[in-house]
Amino acid sequence: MSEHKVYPVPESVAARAHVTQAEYEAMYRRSVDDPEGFWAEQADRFLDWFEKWDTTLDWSFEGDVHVEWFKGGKLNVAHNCIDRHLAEHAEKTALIWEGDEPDQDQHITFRELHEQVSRLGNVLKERGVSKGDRVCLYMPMIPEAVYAMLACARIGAVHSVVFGGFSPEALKDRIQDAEASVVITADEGVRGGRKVGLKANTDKAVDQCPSVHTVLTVRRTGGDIGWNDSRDVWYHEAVEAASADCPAEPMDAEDPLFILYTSGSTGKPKGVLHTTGGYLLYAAITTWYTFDLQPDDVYWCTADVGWITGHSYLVYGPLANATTSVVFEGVPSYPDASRFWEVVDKHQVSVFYTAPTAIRALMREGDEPVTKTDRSSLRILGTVGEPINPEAWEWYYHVVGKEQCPIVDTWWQTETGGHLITPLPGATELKPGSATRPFFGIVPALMDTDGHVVEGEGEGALVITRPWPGQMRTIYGNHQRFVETYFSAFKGCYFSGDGARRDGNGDYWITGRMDDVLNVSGHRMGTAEIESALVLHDAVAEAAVVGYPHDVKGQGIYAYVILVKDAEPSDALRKELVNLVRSEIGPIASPDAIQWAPGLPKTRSGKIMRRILRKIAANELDSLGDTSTLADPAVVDELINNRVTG
Ligand code: 6R9
Repeated sequence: MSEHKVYPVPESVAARAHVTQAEYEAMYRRSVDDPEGFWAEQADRFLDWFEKWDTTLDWSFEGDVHVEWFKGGKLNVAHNCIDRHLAEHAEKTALIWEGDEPDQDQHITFRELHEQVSRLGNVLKERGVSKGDRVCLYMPMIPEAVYAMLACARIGAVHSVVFGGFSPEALKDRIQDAEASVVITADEGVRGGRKVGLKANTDKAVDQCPSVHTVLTVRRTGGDIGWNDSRDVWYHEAVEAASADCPAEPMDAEDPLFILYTSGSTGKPKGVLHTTGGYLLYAAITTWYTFDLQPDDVYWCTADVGWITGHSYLVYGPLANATTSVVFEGVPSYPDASRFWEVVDKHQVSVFYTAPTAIRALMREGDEPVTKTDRSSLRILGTVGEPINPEAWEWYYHVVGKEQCPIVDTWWQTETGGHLITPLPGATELKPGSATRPFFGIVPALMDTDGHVVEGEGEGALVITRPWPGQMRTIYGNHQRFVETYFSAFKGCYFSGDGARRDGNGDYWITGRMDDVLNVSGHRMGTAEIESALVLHDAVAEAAVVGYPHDVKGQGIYAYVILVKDAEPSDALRKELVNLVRSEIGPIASPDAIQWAPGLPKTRSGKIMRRILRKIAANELDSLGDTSTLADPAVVDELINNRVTG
């Protein structure tokens, strides 16, 4: 079975890598035996500080839960990602933008990046944005998205990037929660030849957001858009008129850098808050070691800036290391299934980082779209976002990487800021499907259902027992929810929400979410959010949403819908429900299957037994488990008989 396959570290990779296996072991031991000494050293090595910190670490994972790194230290993220590189690398390419159409691209040097970010910083200041104010970004994958993140960091504003695929309703919720005063967007985004009306969506959202006084719009397509003189400003006009002299604001290491909304198992998305010093250090050091960065790398992370991977591994991590980072506007299938590999050849990409769902989708198109390209520039391959099945791993390794490139399967989360469990190219034997070993300073543990630590080989809830610099500090505006969500399940530990197995060699295998969070094409979604959208429809009395295995998406969305008494099920109603979810959340949350249900399996105390709903959706009918505690066991047979295929 491929699970047992092991790929040793090739001699050639180990010989020039930043760390070998022995070095990893020694450095890991040091990082957990003397975390403060270790991280203080790394903070000096990876970052440029205006003023040294007073206290390296102050923390508690119990009671008054708090985590502070490098308190009192002063630095600026934009200075670290741009200014300090100018002396040696002003003319080096910082960003390569690859447009949706293969004939569109642009190289932006660190000098140009500095000018663009400084001008935009001044525009924001002129519009009244100051330190600590929130700015919302709702943008396509264009260089201005990176400028905007760094411009906020430069002046000490807190950015909140909202993925361009979210609906106006979802955008509105996020702007309101953060009380953003400015939104930066584009007239339209372009993906796979199709246009997305970002400004039109912004207008709909902002009409319900009294906190917003300015909408800055980048002209991307020149398409028709609405205009409101009292709040709309063209990005290019404002930037041209602004000064290019914008000093980087000295920030405390613990000042907020950004908010990023992510889904949990209950309620509305949470504003995950990351701060300045610890986050940047962790993004920088993980990018360096996980991808074994070399000075002439062309590094391409295909994630959108709307997700944490786009923050840490497209913008902050690579730029902090003065690495050339590719920004891709399009999709893997446009104009055809060779696009990724054509772009790799065109820009001579050496490090390539993508999601299992993209690999699986491309694998279905066969080998030819890959093998007709050269790809000899590739050195390291990475994956992120969901467990990678061994078949997809092997295809990525043999066909895409021609058995020349180690694959780093990086496990981490929006909350963790950067990689927690991942192979390092020169140090780790690879096992298809395993995220392998903890990164420096990370102390994972597995817990059984009684809250006891599982020692050695075994399976359990994956927790982290010690603080690390990149971890989130709070949920914006709701510290209590932060404590309850992450620190209440297992006393004194950060609970990730994932389960994992540790094998006899100490390698970790992530088994997936243990809570009601779905992972659809690497996009994280709460079942509760989708259920809330469905019950907004007058015809719907109750809804229960679960995930089920899906060949390409990893998980598909299966919705059980109970109609009100007089409503009739129909295809038209099914369509209305899908549209409702699209408009409340976005197309990524559209249910793949909707089953009309007479009722739901509930315990006598009224709790929905989701375990049973998951089994039915997955068509695993032999393993339904105990149904004797149900209030009405007959409902299960009805659900099985009317199961739909997604
Ligand atoms: C970075 C990111 C986090 C959830 C996480 C887990 C899943 C991410 C994974 C993985 C197995 C990997 N996940 N990477 N599962 N192997 N290499 O994806 O953040 O969007 O917050 O999702 O994604 O379930 O808990 P986020």
